[in-house]
Amino acid sequence: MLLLSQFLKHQNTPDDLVELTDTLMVACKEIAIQLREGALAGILGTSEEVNVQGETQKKLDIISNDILKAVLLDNPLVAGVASEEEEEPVAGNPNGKYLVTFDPLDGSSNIDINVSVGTIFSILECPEGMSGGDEAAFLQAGRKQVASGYVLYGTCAVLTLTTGNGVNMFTLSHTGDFILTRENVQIPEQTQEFAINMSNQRFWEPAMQNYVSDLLLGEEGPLGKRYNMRWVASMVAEVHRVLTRGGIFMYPWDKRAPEKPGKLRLMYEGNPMSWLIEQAGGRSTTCYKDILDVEPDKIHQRVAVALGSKQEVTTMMAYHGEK
Ligand code: P6P
Repeated sequence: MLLLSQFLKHQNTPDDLVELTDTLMVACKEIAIQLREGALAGILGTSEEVNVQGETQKKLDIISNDILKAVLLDNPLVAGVASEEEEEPVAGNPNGKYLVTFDPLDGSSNIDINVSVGTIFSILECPEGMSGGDEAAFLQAGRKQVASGYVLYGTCAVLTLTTGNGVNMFTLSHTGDFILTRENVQIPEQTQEFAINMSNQRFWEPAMQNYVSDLLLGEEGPLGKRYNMRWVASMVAEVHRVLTRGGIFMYPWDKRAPEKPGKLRLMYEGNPMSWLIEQAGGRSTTCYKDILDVEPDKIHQRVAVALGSKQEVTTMMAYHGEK
């Protein structure tokens, strides 16, 4: 059995990145414990607060965010953190080497119905001479990440991580250790499973409407095979399924909010998930370009997402004009 830090050292991961990943997992273990308590600890349901996204915060959104901030900012490696639940970045050690962005509890609308949620994180280097409390320090394209991943709090807690040497999965044991359970994850290039919120169909652009209607035509349609559909409403659970057995997950632009490029956030959902997908041999796009090439100009900016099995994403891109 290989522990997380042992495995990362075997991969010649820099010692300070191994330390920071271990620190992140201290926070995620505490979040997992809080989630397991659920109703018993009186922490289900919503708070009276609304976050910068304009969303009513679940009590566990706030608890998870506070745990991550406290644990990360206590590590001198951390120059600053940016969270879905924080309007501005929070400065850490002025001499810290790393920046961490995170969605503390993605899919939190599922907490009260006991469906999987997760913590998504992305690690960047803090640019020379910039403060970790300054939004500008975080505005780096996804290809600049030095590590990215998530902890899915499902039937078991699983860390899925990349530091640029492939994607590996670690399961949280009852002894509190993340143990390697899947090495060098590779996404099947083809799939028969798609994930999209079909209730938004009338709001999509025609290219997405045409692609999805061909998926639904199955073997009688131009794609020539039967597809199955999933929608968990928890990106972490969807991405974990895609990494585990293939598929295409989409949250495209829609005309309900035409000024927004999409619903999901680039810096702590799109980028970390896209690096995992590409490292596992898949594709992750805005429907028009690779998400990892998007140059951010705001910490909470949103992005359209279509990611998963390489051949299926390429088919979808052809409907959007890719040659
Ligand atoms: P909808 C969760 O709130 C989230 O940000 C993602 O985890 C998930 O994929 C999506 O929103 C679900 O959105 O509109 O289907 O509720």
